[in-house]
Amino acid sequence: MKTENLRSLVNSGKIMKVMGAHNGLSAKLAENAGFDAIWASGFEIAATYAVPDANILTMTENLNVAHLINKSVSIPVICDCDSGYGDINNVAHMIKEYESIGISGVCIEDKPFPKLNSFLGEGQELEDIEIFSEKIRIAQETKKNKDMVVIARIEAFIAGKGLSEVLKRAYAYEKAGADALLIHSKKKDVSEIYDFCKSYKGDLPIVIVPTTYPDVNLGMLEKHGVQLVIYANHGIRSSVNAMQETFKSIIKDGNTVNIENSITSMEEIFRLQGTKNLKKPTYNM
Ligand code: SPV
Ligand code: MG
Repeated sequence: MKTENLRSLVNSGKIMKVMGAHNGLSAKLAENAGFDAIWASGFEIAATYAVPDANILTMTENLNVAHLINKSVSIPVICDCDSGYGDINNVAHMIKEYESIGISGVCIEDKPFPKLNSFLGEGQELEDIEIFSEKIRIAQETKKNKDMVVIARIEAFIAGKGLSEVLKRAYAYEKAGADALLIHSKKKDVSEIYDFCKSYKGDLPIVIVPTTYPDVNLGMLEKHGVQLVIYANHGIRSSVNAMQETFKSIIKDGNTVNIENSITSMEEIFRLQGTKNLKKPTYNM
């Protein structure tokens, strides 16, 4: 059902807001806030393991977190699957595994394995167009549920290439069967994205990740034909900030008096955990 929902949202023509998550609780908070779907972020998941976003974690480690996330929410989950964890055989295996735990969408990017987070360093290496197109074809061939969404992520702007390279890849991945195109940019403004939107004459929904251009206006994005906006990392960035402040204050004061009013109450955490659903054991009555 979630997968059918994602498919119809992606094709609805109405802009979708998607929030990054790294565990069950962060996904639930995003659902409660009103997001349409969850992005199981490779960056966030790697950060929770305190390791770089560079394919240090295995597919299975990411899959286990995705499973946790998917069980915690009733909105669809789109998984960031980096560059597919290897070659076409890894992609086929990955699709089977993610589909088996009920994931509604996957995203693979056109960089070789192992990948590096898009905001690290200049001149990142791109995967060959034919090799990546084959990954998209295999992903589509492997899935059993036709509604599962396979997003092809284009890293050409990230690698310092121009619009023509991005367009070439967009048409190639569309021909290979992609369901949507994630156009990634690390520019400080939305210009690369709008350039792409104006020039792209294909039919696929456009997905963006506005990390470095935070002032984008949803109405304008919608007018330019953007379909999905992924806020990929704001959950973990806000929680790290909050934890650092709290921990500093406790070390400084030697007690927790000054932070009691700014931290979440135990009652709220109990609520989020669904504690009220605990069954009362009859043997204690
Ligand atoms: C992620 O959230 O892991 C992403 C988006 O892939 S980015 O960090 O912008 O590459
Ligand atoms: Mg990622």
